[in-house]
Amino acid sequence: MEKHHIELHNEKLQADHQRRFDFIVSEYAHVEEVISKLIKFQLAIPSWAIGTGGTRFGRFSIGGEPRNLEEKIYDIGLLHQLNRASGAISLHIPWDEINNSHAIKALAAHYDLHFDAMNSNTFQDQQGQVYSYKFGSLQHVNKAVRQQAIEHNIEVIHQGKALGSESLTIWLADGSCFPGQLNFRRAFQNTLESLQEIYAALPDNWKMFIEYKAFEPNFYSATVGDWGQSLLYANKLGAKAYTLVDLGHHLPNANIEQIVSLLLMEDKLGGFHFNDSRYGDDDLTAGCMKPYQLFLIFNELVEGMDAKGTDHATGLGWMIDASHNVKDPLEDLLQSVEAIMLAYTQALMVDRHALTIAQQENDVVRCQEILQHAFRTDVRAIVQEARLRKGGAAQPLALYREQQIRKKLINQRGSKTVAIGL
Ligand code: PSV
Ligand code: MN
Ligand code: MN
Repeated sequence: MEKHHIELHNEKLQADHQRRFDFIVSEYAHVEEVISKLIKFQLAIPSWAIGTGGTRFGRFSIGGEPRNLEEKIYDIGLLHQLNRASGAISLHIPWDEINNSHAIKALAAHYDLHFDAMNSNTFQDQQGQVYSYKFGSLQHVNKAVRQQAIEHNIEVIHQGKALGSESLTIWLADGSCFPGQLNFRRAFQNTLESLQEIYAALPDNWKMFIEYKAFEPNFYSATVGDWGQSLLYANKLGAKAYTLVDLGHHLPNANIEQIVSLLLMEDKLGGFHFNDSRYGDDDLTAGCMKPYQLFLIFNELVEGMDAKGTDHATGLGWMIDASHNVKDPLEDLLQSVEAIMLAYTQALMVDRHALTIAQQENDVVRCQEILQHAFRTDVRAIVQEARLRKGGAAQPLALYREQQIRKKLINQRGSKTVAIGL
């Protein structure tokens, strides 16, 4: 998008924004401090979320989806140009095919993007693969299958190194579908040994994120089924191994904010896959179902990171994991980024000193009032101001529509596109 389109759009909305921003500045003393944190905060967009994923029942193409990694980078660059908060991309191998890492790195840099966590894939069989992952990968009863999966992960590390990534996310579909199918302890030990081999290949400045999920595609047991199992692996592996929390991977009503708080305390929280869900691993827009939960998670993050003196922007891997069935993926990702920035801002607005006193006094009512006061504060003008100062658009979604971006992408790429890897 041309720079002047953003400037024109911003000019049109400036007076209205200024009025709303002046009001919030008159209400809160530390708005500038909040803005300086928002300016630094960046989210990684998953390469697999740029196209219409659909569900296992079907996929309805919106058209204009990226046909290769270069086009995915272009799309994420566009999001970043609009909101200046999507400055990273998370790749999934082999869904993303990197033919020339030097050129890919240069292209990403052109759009001011860097490479966040690399994701390996041992939950699908790929063409030409010798052994099948039908009965697991790193947990498999056959060492040759485990070895194949280990080598794939090491290859992903090599690809990530060439791009300047510094982390590997491992999500395993491993588990069992029926009682009796698996010896739980043997599956755990096999997985641990496999992870140890991958961990040994991890560069010194890299982190390994172990993502857990309670169910699907296995519906009886999951070998990394919850944060307890993930933490066990991470502790046994060493200082470079961390737990990754995907918000949609819990059993119903799990208290995710408490999980986050304790993992942070143990220095074992590595990062996030943000999304929202109503039933299971729905991969819906962040904050579309449970915005209060998203705020409570950020409340724990801000409190926990400040207690340790950890930099909010760089301390954790901030990634989105989403899928799209009925919405334009780019519009949906703009919504997700906005929802995350709002929740983060609201958490920064919590009167932490007052909350600590209320907690010490067991004043339950006051504790709730303090949290809900921050949650119910309209912080949109603060997020907008931070975005404007970074050179982004006042209203990214509105400008995306004004500029008819999807129509332009369809004209360039066609209406019957199948996003690579989905
Ligand atoms: C699994 O459900 C997951 O959340 C993992 O992060 C995968 O790598 C991702 O989805 C992509 O489908
Ligand atoms: Mn995930
Ligand atoms: Mn998932």
